[in-house]
Amino acid sequence: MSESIIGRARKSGAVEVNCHQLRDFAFDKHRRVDDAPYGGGMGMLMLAEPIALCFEDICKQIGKRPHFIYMSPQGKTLTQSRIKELAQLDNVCLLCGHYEGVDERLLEEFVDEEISIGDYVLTGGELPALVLADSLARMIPGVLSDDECFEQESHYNGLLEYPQYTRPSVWRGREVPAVLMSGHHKNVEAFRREQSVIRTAKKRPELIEKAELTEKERILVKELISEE
Ligand code: 4H3
Repeated sequence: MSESIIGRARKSGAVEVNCHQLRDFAFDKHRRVDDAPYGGGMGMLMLAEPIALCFEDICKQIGKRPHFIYMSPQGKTLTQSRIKELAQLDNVCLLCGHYEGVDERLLEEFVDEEISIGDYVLTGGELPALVLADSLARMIPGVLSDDECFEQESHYNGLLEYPQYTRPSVWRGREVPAVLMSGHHKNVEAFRREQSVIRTAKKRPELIEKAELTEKERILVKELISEE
């Protein structure tokens, strides 16, 4: 979170990121934040109270209660549209589970929402939290410069991004599509839109059903599907 685009955004004050050490809120002499599960079984669970004390401390520091998200494989899968909604909030607090998880009562008492970054299990919630924080930060005004602007990116309009080319115009015998060299703005735009539709239909057919398409584009998609 200190490098590149997010690092720059933090230095400029566009976003603020703070990490909180749960061990600072442990209360025994070993500063334990985990214990064995009631009912037996493998592994350790995170104690409810250090997390509660940490969250309450955060609330006190910022003067309000942030939206509290637990990064968990049991959560709803993160999407660009959920990111857009979350980016409207002033504060979010991300809980990173470790070991076998967290005492259920903490989740009931404090957590607003569980979010997953995909159907697989990691050793901790830190990487999912970084994924969420990164995708959230780039939606905040002032984080991306004009030429990093996100309006055309994959998933922003429910479609995948069109193919892109830079110099040289011929690389190992492969030419850049002629329309992109034509300087004809309207044609370039039409080419890119069509490419977006075509590659979404081919690469991610499950996305194309939900996308907003014109009548012509629907017909194009139908043709692509019947070709296969
Ligand atoms: C989130 C968290 C995957 C995701 C996670 C995901 C470890 C949560 C432990 C940690 C629990 C296992 N794995 N898909 N792992 O977003 O504390 O459930």
